[in-house]
Amino acid sequence: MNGPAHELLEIADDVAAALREGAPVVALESTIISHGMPYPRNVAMAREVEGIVRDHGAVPATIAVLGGVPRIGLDDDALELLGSDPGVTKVSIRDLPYVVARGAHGATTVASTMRLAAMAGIRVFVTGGLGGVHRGAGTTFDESADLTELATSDVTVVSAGVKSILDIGLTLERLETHGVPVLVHGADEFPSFYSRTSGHPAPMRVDSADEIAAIMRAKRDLGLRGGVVVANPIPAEDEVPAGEITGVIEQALGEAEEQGIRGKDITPYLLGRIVELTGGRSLEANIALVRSNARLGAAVAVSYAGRG
Ligand code: PSU
Ligand code: MN
Repeated sequence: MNGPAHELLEIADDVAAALREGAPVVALESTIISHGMPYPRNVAMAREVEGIVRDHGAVPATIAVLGGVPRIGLDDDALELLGSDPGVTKVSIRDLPYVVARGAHGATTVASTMRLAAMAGIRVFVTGGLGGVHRGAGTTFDESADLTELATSDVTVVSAGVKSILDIGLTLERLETHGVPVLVHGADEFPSFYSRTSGHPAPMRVDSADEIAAIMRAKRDLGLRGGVVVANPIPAEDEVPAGEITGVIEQALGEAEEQGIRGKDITPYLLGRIVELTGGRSLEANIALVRSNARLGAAVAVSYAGRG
């Protein structure tokens, strides 16, 4: 799982060269492009984030399945396709064999991006928000495969925490059960994506990229399997106040229920609805936090590679 580059993967030349030299590489997911943000902002965001990673000294590797081939590092045309082609399906772990066997296009979630990154030997991954335990999971059993993957793949995932479309408390409990370190960068409270607060204390606080890289090394040296969650609170100036977003999330959840949206469609439905209901305000916050995560993730990759 965490072994060297796998023969099924197609790794872009710049990414392959960086991995060979032990230079810093940052993985990026593609569900956030295809199913997390509207076109054309999604494509602009994807390109901009790659640029931020580069400007901070690491090589970006956006991950997706194209024509059945898991690709590590994409060109501009591939990003455009992922952002605009409605035929691109959302691919979590269980969907990987299906899209590969069919030669189809797939946008990878946190879970499947982590797995493919680990297969390629990439240790740091930047995204917006993690999946987790859905509200009402006590009866629906709806928990994202992001959680089981965090228990499995040795990849550090930098996000802005967990949106309150999910049950944040139960998500933190599950991460604890799975032995996943949850580090909050520069704050004492776990963030809730649009907001720096969630009402849940930070399981562990860190204040620098070097500290995060040191924890990654200690975990490796201890022989512990699985990922690390780094929750990077949205910059204060980009926050959408919790009071403003709570009602919107409640409304979107109610509509999803009414319309009988289920399974893998729930998260994309809620993300799209929240953008509509906030008149695009949530999208600006989303893009701002991804930028901030890209800066931190690149710094972590640089420090972990010993080039800090
Ligand atoms: N949460 C967000 N933005 C996202 C996602 C989650 O705030 O884009 C996406 C990620 O790709 C995540 C996936 O891995 O949704 C989780 O989907 P599911 O709950 O079906 O596992
Ligand atoms: Mn689910």
